Amino acid sequence: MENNILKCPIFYNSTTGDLSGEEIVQSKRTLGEIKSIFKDSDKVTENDENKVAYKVLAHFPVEENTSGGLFFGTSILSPGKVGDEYIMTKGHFHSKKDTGEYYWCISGEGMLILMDEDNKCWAIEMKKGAIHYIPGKVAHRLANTGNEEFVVGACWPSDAGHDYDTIVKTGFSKRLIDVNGTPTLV
Ligand code: PAN
Ligand code: ZN
Repeated sequence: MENNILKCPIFYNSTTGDLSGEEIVQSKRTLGEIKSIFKDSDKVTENDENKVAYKVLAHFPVEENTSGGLFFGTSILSPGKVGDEYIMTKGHFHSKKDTGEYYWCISGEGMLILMDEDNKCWAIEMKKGAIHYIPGKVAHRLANTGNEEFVVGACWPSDAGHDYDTIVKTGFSKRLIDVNGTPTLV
């Protein structure tokens, strides 16, 4: 440090959503890993198993579960379908129930699928520039309905945690499927 002026440690490309810098963590989920979330999981062929369904680039400036901190990430969903169901994220409630999250669409097109604790399920269209506030106690999942990558930014509290188990057990009460070329929640 010279004269108390620091170099910027992380860079965010607002066009591509790319995050770079030493502290960026990258994770990915293959279709094989998440196939059980799809209605027609048997349609994931051996060939498709290793295909990347989505990647997440994230910055975790504090330890998970620290109260008062924030996490920041970019999710990049591949285009495609399993049967007639669009490629989507696993989806989760936050473990700390009253924690919200911001999602914003950087590129591509898709849907934010939401479900409250009474299993009421709805979806919101996402296109470039759209920002969505997800309130606490609402499960959230992204689905790519376009032909390109669907790239979504997110910012959430560092003590939110991820409850995937509830979704594994009960699923979302609706699925987003392609009905004659139109994304439809059924
Ligand atoms: C996002 C999600 C990301 C991947 O950063 O974690 O889109 O989805 P799954 O975690 O459901 O696999 C977020 O909602 N964080 O809280
Ligand atoms: Zn979340």
